[in-house]
Amino acid sequence: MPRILVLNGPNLNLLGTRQPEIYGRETLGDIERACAGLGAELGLSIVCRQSNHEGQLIDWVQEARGEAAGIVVNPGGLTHSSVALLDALHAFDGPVIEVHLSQIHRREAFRHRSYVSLRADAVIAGCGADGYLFALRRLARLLA
Ligand code: DHK
Repeated sequence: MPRILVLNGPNLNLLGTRQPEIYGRETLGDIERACAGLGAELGLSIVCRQSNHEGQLIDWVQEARGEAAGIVVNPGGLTHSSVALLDALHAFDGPVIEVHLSQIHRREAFRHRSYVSLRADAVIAGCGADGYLFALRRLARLLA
């Protein structure tokens, strides 16, 4: 089964309690369980990781080279600042889908720019936790 890395960045461990009016009431655990469930249906093996540390996220992206077929990434605030995460994703060959729970383009101007979008094959924003599931469906199609 193709392996998919579902990567979440800073503060996403607080989902469910962190500004729920923006990020929703589902916890990261809820999202990861839903991803695993849909992955099983789609014939994808799902590996979920979350870190508040940029270097750890970069290490996981590097490890995904040759290991994972695709990546779903919500880089949290690093979306708008991390050239290093962008560079790591550029070194990964498979499809990359960027997910944001919130509709970042309706928020503060600094959230409108995403470094990761320069690499992402698709970007999903404003669909809440469903965005991760849409991303997995898209990856399943791209990898078929
Ligand atoms: C999550 C964050 O933590 C923010 O820093 C981003 C993103 C948006 C989201 O909507 O999932 O700006």
